[in-house]
Amino acid sequence: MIRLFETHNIREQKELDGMWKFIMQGVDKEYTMPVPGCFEQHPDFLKHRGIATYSKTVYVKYDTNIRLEFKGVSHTADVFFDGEKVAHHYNAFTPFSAVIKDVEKGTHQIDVVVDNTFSEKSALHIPNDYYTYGGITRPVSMEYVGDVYIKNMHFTPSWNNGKWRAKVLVEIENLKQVEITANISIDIADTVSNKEFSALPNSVSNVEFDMEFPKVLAWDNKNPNLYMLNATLNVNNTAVDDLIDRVGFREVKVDGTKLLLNGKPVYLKGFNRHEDYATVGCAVPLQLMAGDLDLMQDMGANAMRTCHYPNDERMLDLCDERGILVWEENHARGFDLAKMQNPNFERQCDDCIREMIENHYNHPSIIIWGILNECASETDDGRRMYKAQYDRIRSMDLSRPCTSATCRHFSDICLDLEDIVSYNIYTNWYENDDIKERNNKEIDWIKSANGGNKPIIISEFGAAAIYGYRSRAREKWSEEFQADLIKESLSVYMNDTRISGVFIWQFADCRVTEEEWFHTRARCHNNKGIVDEYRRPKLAYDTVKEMFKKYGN
Ligand code: ADA
Repeated sequence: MIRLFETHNIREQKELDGMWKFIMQGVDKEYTMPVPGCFEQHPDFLKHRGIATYSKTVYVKYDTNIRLEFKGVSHTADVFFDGEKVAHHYNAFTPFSAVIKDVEKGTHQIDVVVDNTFSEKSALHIPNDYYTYGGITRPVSMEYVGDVYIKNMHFTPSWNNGKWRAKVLVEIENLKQVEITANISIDIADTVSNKEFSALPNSVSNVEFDMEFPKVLAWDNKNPNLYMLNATLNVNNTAVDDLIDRVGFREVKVDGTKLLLNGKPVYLKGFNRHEDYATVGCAVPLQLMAGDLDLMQDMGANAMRTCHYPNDERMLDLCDERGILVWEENHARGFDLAKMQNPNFERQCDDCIREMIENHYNHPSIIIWGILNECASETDDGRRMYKAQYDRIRSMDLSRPCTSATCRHFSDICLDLEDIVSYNIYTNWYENDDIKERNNKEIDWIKSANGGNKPIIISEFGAAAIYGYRSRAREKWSEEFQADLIKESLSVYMNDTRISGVFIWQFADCRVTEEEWFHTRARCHNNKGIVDEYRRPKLAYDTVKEMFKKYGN
């Protein structure tokens, strides 16, 4: 399943999920591997870093153009069609596609060379406090597209003088050397609009609609009203292509220290969630994604942070349906300046931001774009890169506030660049202090460092507990200690009117790389989950449930 709804009625789409042929460089054996999937789930590759080739033959029903879409390959992909290279992509967490023109009817072969090794070529996937898996880890599809087709569509709602309006921007690509006269028809919430346009040869055309919707119901975390948005492309009065998405009418704004959803202050009670599950790695199937949200909502959460990378779009679809408010961020965790100065870093970050926004723009659940978790925001060159990334986001989307989770306490020089100030704070885990006093010091400093008069979010706090380790001494690493710290922290943070939201670190235990992290991560896991990697609840589960229900709207 690619999305939680059909994205085409006219365009033919075939999902390529299933068993693919698999060979691993240096291993003299042929396997079949599930797609989506991580090759680490196979006993021969439990912690393997290498270069593998996935292969599949497909039958193309007509002489046509085909479009291959990969929702995620970890972490570098080179795609070949009948032996010809048609795509290269870096980063496990953003989609990419390839259009292959003039394909003959018949059987063809797709080969995907997948690389999950660490090297200087990979500035974002490095040994880290989460695991970089290997594989075609998200869904793959093959589509038949005509000489002109709909490449993308962005929906921007706004509330104007007591009514909802929306701009719809449709991107159409002409694959032919000749100009094509065409018509785009938009249908949403019983409102239809049409526009003629001319698709210039070998080019992408943009057609924009500005429409009014006097009767629609707003989307918010309590009433997540969704509408299907259908775009149909007509040539010579024949429907030749279409694209369907699902959208919501909502506005998110910052007003002084308040985060507003549809004009009303909203308090975020959230979790940080890695895409990681004990038996399937990062290739988390829909049923386990839904299960994670069931548990988060059972604990009273209304928000989720996609730490530290763009998420599988089916998770965002689930958040749209459930009214879960999402902070989605680009792929970055804990890069000091030296790592940020890797020659590939800036381009790889920019590609990730662009692909994240291009593909996830229409999700009403995404209310915040984040960048560069705990990177070198205390340095001048770091600031240059932070600014460039905020500029990139704002060049693509002015409808959402931006932020970055910092740990450069009392030294950050980038607070003026963001719309929301967010910080990760582990009082009484990494450093012992009075939680309330330490937080007051943090906020007092923020106000002195150009972070004043902005909403404040505590993007991470928490403690580790080994599942099943119970101790009447309630010492660190016990479930009791974790529950105590969560309770004390939430009673401070959720009672501080200067704070607009909290994200607990973290929802579930996740695997980390053995390289560089084994010594501070028992079991080679980050054990700060409120549930373990099998989603078995720790004592803190009921503490979170009690506290989230007690405080916050
Ligand atoms: C940082 C980081 C998280 C995780 C956390 C921890 O805040 O953003 O990814 O590593 O620390 O568990 O220490």
